Amino acid sequence: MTFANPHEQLFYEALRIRRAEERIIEIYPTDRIQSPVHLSIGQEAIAVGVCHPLRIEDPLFGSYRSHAFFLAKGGSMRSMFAELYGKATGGSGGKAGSMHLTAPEVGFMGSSAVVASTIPNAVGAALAAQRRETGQVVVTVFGDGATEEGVYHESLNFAALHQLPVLFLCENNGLAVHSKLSDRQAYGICEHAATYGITTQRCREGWDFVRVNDLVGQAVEAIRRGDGPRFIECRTYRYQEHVGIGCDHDVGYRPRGPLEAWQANDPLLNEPALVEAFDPAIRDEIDDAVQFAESSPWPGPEQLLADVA
Ligand SMILES: Cc1ncc(C[n+]2csc(CCOP(=O)(O)OP(=O)(O)O)c2C)c(N)n1
Ligand SMILES: [Mg+2]
Repeated sequence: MTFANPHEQLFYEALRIRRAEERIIEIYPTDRIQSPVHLSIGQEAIAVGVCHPLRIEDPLFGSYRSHAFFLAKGGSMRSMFAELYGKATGGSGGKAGSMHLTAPEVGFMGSSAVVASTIPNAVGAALAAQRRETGQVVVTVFGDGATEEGVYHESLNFAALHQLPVLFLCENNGLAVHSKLSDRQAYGICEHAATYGITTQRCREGWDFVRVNDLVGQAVEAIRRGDGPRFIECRTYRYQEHVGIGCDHDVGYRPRGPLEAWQANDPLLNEPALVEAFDPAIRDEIDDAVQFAESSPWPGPEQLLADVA
């Protein structure tokens, strides 16, 4: 696929993620996907804007809501669908599911169901990169809810103290499950992170993959030349329910207005010519991945204790 400009390339990558998650929604009622799913529909621009400026060897650590980052970092569509199906050909051998995707061959180091738990993993990887002088930039992606965990604060402090090559990337969708940010936090996420002496930036237009790409590109350059950690907060909006394939605007904890406002800015919903141009290739790749997952074998009993420490 050739692209006329960066906007088109990022658009393609974001659309690829959205269509993959929409396929998950279609398949899910058949019970062939053996895993709870936390979808990123509405948040894809952040994943593509963050991953595009990275090198393949730059490690990225995700959260349990990581299909988008797995794919944007270069993880294979086949590997992801096979993992969701619980098949032996999945990236984690079919034993881990949606919340524990991994593709270390492209620097997607893993994701975890335990909120904030991959943040210190990333800081440890950044310490190793600094000591070994590998030139890598490590990225840790987490939600606004994760900033309420103690280990998040310990990680920021340690990274600032040792001037580690790590980018903290907060996907602020304003929600932790059903709890609104304004009901939970007395602090501003960026303002608080800055008190550790970390340079912070806020991106309010989290639907704009080019803007995210530019901000992250500048931060990554600064980290790579040895300026220490950086912190970026991207505002975003989750279209689906917290976990599962449904919509939850009728449940009573959030109104529809902000969804409609966000969708009015969403490039994937507002540039039909690009959608039409890119959809066939994306559909072929997803069809192939689903077929691969369906025809793959289950892990056998001999796999039960493999990779179990
Ligand atoms: C240590 C820990 N505490 C609580 C939970 C339950 N839990 C799962 S998701 C979630 C909300 C996290 O919100 P956020 O970090 O903003 O991520 P988002 O789901 O919005 O992407 C909570 C509290 C958990 N999985 N792990
Ligand atoms: Mg959140």
